[in-house]
Amino acid sequence: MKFRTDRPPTWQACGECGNELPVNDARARCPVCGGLLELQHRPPDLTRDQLIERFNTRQRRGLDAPASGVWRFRDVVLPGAERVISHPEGNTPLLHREALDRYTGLSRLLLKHEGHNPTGSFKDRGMTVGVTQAVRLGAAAVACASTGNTSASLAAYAAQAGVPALVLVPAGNVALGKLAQSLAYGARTLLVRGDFDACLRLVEEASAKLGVYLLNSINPFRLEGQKTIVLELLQQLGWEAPDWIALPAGNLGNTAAFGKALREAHGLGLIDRVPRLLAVQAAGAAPFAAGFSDDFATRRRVRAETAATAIRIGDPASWDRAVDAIRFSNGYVAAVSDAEIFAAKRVIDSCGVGCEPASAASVAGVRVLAERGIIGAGERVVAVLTGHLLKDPDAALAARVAGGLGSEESLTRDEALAHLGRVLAGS
Ligand code: AN7
Repeated sequence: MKFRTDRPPTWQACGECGNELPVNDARARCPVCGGLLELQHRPPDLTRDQLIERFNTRQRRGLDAPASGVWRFRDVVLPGAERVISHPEGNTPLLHREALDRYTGLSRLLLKHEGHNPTGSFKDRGMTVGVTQAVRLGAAAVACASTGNTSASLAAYAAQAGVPALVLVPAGNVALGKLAQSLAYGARTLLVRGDFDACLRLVEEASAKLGVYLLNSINPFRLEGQKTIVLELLQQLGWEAPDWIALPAGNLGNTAAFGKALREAHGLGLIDRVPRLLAVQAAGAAPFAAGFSDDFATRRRVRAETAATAIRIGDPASWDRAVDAIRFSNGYVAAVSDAEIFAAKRVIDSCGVGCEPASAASVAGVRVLAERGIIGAGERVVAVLTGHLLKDPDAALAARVAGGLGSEESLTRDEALAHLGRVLAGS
């Protein structure tokens, strides 16, 4: 591969106008046109096989950062980073459950469970890179708006780095586990009257004014870390690309990161064919699915409403780069109802895997596309579960009760014994 050797290892480029900035420019957007920035790296000076061997060696060896499912891919994530803030994170399992094959009608659906990350969601993969960059820049403080998982992750990594964290979340629409994490890890947590989209506008304005480093997924370093969900699952599959990768979509940072990962993995020869991305939104928060239906003729915004609060987002920030991801991968965007999300969640939970509501959208979307014949029964699909069941304990209990599978009723000792007797007698 040809590259210009006078390049630094990494630089930033505007996705809109192509303007380039050095890696250590802390501004959240392109100063020329306001577009979102992305990172570009000098390609590693290694053959495909040497690169794969390097990833494998780092995985086998070492403590801390080398063992991280993010930093073992550092050559394509942030090659210049020296001191990294790593928990470590990643190394999440690929699971298979027959109940979910039956539910989706596929022969072997694999689940990439990102709920196994240190704070219980995929956000840790982006945050280890984002906070590492914040420390490299000497940031006085870091900030984000969040539907909950980003704030939990930011709070944890900022605490590890010893940098103050400020988070803005929509009051009344953050799941309990996430709020508890933000507070426990010590972030200054503001409950804002307004939705996520309002919080994001506010934090972007405030961070520019106050000089606080912004760590929402418009931050390009976050996306470099999130690419490793795809790289790690490809590594687990021996670099044999699946036919589809399904993921829940809200602000579209992850969809954009997956597209970039696939483009780069293909460019470096790590895979010889590109899996199709399936981005799944909640029907009440589905501007991107609506855009897909007219080939993204216009950028859409909606007032979002869904019980899957993680993806209750109406004006997704990474729209343009997510459009690129869907087009590049010949992908698909679907919308599923809250009823479909919770039905999928009940099956995921009851086979002992478990996830938060938004995560179940990926499986719900796979089921819908398989039913419509868009995904063939024999195709190989990996569905990403983005967050842990315990993130949203209220939703987990509500889903059981709604499914007639249990209740929160309390029993006396005698009632409990009688109940056990009936259960053992098989009635
Ligand atoms: C479990 O934490 O936006 O499409 O502020 O928590 O990249 O936004 C969370 C998003 C999917 C959607 N699944 O990813 C936040 C936030 C879970 C999530 C998404 C989120 P994006």
